[in-house]
Amino acid sequence: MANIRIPKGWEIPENQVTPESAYINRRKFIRDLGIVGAGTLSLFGTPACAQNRGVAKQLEEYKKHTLDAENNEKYTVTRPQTDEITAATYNNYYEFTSSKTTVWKRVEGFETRPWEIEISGMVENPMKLDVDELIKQMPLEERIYRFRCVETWAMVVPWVGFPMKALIDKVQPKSSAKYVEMLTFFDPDIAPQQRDARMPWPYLEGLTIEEAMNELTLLVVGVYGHILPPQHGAPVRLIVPWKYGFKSIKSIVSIKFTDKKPRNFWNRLLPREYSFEANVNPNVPHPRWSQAMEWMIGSRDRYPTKIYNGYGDSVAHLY
Ligand SMILES: Nc1nc2c(c(=O)[nH]1)N[C@H]1C(S)=C(S)[C@@H](COP(=O)(O)O)O[C@H]1N2
Ligand SMILES: [Mo]
Repeated sequence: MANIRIPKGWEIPENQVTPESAYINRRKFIRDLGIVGAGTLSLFGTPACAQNRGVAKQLEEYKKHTLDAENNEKYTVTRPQTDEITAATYNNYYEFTSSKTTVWKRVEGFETRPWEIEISGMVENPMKLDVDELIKQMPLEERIYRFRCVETWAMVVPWVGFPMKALIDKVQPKSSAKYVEMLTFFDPDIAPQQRDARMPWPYLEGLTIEEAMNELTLLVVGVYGHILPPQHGAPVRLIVPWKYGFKSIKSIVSIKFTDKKPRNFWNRLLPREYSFEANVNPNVPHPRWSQAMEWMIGSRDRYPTKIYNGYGDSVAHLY
């Protein structure tokens, strides 16, 4: 029998590892938001095994919708892959809650199909189409990437998606376009923390055109061989594995080509702590903690952080 690992991610006290929500705690956001506090209480202390059973049951529905995508062997890692349930139980999705281990529960009423995406701005061929229409037109593949949150947790996940470059080739940016700006949906009836006007909703992220065209930049529509469950940012999200996780925006509704540098969500909220570039770098500490080490969710494994999260061969020339 294989080694059975007991996921340990959620056993680490949040105040040791959660920069983004540490800020929110400090400002008493959580206490102010009755909803979040109650949610945290009701699931706090739920044994990990019961939680795992809940997530496993939730994932059954998504596993029915497999994606036909071959693994691209060019993108492999030497670390063990993160267990699927662990990855689906420890999430950041601030629209729903600041409490990572309850995101999966909070997103249960979030319908992610049908889903329209608009591609606009400085392009020759703007378009507005359904996500499944887009998926049909794009070359899907599976890639196993390392993923590193700015809060020092990390994972290894098999994403299914297509290079953003394939979409860019289709819409043909004008030469005046310098940046790509992406937006998450806005619907406070579904995502309660969007009622908190102190946060600059909707969630926004951006890349330079060169970053967006890089071979590593993926628009992701699946994980572990099937469509994304909502906690991972269904139905389509960005993955830029050499940058801190907050760059990898979830549940995208708009992709706009522009000549203005976008002000991303976390940079607007805390400009001294979160930059636009946000490349993984062990030598640049966060103002409130070191970035020298990272820990793999669902395990006790710790590793030294790699510059560009280990993807320097593909991206170092950009900087
Ligand atoms: N719209 C949106 N996208 C988001 C976030 C978020 O709160 N809202 N959190 C970011 C952060 S901080 C991380 S670490 C990753 C987490 O992705 P995962 O939950 O699939 O592991 O999503 C990123 N994308
Ligand atoms: Mo993150």
